[in-house]
Amino acid sequence: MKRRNDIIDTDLYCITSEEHSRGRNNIEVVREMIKAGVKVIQYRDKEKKLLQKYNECLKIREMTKEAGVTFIVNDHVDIAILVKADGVHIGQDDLPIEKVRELVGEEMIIGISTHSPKQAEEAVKRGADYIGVGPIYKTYTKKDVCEPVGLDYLRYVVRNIPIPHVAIGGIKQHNMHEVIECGAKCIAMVTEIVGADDIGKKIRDIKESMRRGAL
Ligand code: TZP
Ligand code: MG
Repeated sequence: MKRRNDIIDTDLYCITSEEHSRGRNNIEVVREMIKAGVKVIQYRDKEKKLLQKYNECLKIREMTKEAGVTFIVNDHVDIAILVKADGVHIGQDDLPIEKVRELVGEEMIIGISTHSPKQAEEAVKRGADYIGVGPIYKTYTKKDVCEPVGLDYLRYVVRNIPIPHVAIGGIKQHNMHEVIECGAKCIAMVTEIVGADDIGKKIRDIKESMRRGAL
């Protein structure tokens, strides 16, 4: 099994959420993210029809490819394969990682959401390339989400899990310092970014804070 520690090698992982984007569509939001220097973008949409999601992913693949940005598709292994995304992100109740690997091959990144040390260790054993760690705080963005896992689980991951991680869930500009102090290397924010007045400025401010260690 190939281990690639250079994936998700960035400070800020951005995720689409049109319902929180205040009238802007996913394509406009992704354009802002790319312009502001985001290096990893995940397409996540729980509302649209499959065809619409596929068409948006095709467009976003084109935009991210041109910009050299890593593109990850949430939930849909089929769409990820068809649009030649760089990766797919799955949850605990989705197909087993080994089966997703059979479908996507060795090159594609597989990320999986985890909520406990046991799930993180299992993800490593089964060949995930990175794990999501969360929700760190209470979030209203994701329906059917579990209770916050808190910062202790994040600290555990930082110390013990050898593959890259992304901290997620309720993380905002005002509390990100706590997450960074735990040693998180990469942070995902949904509403804080897509719901910002000025998405570009918000991203630049957050990246600057992360560069300075959120001081
Ligand atoms: N997975 C765990 S929490 C979450 C996802 C997709 C939503 C995070 O959204 P926000 O707005 O950053 O709390
Ligand atoms: Mg999912």
